[in-house]
Amino acid sequence: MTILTQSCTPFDGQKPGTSGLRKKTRVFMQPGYLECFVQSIFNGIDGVEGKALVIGGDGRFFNAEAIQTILRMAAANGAALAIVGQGGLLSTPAASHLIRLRGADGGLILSASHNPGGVDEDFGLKYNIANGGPAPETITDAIFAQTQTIHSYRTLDTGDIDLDRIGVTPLGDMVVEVVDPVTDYAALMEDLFDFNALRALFASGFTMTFDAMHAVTGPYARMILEDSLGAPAGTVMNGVPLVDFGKGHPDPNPIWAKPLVDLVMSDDGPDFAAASDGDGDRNMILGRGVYVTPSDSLAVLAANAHLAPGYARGIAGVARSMPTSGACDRVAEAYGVECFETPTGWKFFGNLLDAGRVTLCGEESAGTGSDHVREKDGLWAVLLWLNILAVRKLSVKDILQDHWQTYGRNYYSRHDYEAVDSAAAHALMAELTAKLGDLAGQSFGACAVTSADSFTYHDPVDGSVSHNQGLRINFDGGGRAVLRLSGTGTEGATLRVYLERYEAPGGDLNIETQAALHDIAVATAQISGLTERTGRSSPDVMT
Ligand code: VG1
Ligand code: CO
Repeated sequence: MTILTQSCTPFDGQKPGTSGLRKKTRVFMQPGYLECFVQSIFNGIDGVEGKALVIGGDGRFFNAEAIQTILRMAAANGAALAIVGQGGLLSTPAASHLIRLRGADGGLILSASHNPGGVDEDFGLKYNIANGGPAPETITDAIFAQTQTIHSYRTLDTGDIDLDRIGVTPLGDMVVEVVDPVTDYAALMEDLFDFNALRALFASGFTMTFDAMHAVTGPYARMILEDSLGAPAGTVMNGVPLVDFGKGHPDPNPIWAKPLVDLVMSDDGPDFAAASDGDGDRNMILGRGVYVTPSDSLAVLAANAHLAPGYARGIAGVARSMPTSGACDRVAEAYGVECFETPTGWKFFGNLLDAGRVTLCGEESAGTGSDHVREKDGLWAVLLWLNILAVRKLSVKDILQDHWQTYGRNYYSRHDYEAVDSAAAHALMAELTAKLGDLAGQSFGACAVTSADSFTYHDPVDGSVSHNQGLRINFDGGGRAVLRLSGTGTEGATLRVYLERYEAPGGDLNIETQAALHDIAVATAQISGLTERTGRSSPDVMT
């Protein structure tokens, strides 16, 4: 087996976005494309010589082939150990856990998350650091710099190795250890939650449906919910991971998981329902007749986490991404703990978690997690909800009503305008940025602007500063609109418009969400000129 040094020329646009590099699968499949990016990762982290890496992905099309390429390159670059999930599968939170558990130096996670999979769909790759979390901007910037000057990569002159068989295989001077992707993760969940109480819950006739959306959480959910907790077979739907996710969008929101939502809204639906995304880090929570917005879910979890054994000591603090609603802020205030507002993307939570400043984190995009790993974690959120339901013995609907009556309700919705002409989307943002300073004091329909700015984050732990993290417009009475461009799309631009309005505990807590936000939506459209700019009269997706 010989080490080969292959020459290559840099590819344009290998800039990691909100969560790694995401491109059309065919782009990744071009000769040398994946290799250049992987070598740039290795170069950007000062090499992998003697290091241990965790490698796995969400099982989408090209996952298996890409892992073989990465393994050969890791071996040729002198890595000592590669820990790989059987069949090349690892959910993002399970990969994060394995990095921490095994004391690995980092990991490569192959996923385009909630984006569809297939030869004509999307693929992605990201690097996680030794704390188990996504590489921070300093590292992704270094990786990007490497992609622009790369001229060669190293690989091994050897064939594929069998990733279906658990065990240890040498690859050049590196050891490849194939592990069961679920076992360690399931053990961590059992540490955090009262599995006996959950078994009793299911034994009492409590019903649940979990939609794995043909993506990576299928095997995890089956083992934990059905095998370990005794939920009836069939509790997990779409539980077999498919390379094209059954041609769906593995995105757990009311649009893409509509069959599940319809089921839970029907009279004979289950007591509880949930779904996760392609790589298993997102969650959608539903109860009979009710959809819990991710922002509300974070707030409810923060208020009730102490009911689960892993959080019985209480929470140190909470963090949410800036566009996430302020619902959790009110819980933090009531509990007298710190609350942080970070830019979009899990990488910004890492420092706060490492420093012990926060226990729970969340994003409006169906991401919730805690200090148990350094990624958001879909099944973890589901199990924490189950633990809370088991202790409180209330329905999801009643828990939500009780929460709003205590803390008030942050009506919230995100409107996405997808595959918008990129130039038009950037022009909209530039124009709005230019007029932010003049907005305060002006009224648009029923809404008066009190302040507006472009969000800059000052990391309280390492002092780093991140600019241009979204445009905020605050309205009289506590309403808010946020506009930003997605950093995970692969086609044109996706404009995200986040709308929020607060209603105090004594107020009207049961208005239909879009109706509650109507005035703010109209004002935001007027301020930003989004209808003219995007040529769209309504959003593609509303969550
Ligand atoms: C989106 C979400 C963001 C999330 C990111 C990665 O990013 O808005 O909250 O962290 O996806 O999630 P963007 O830049 O498209 O808005 V995942 O599950 O795709 O890893
Ligand atoms: Co994801």
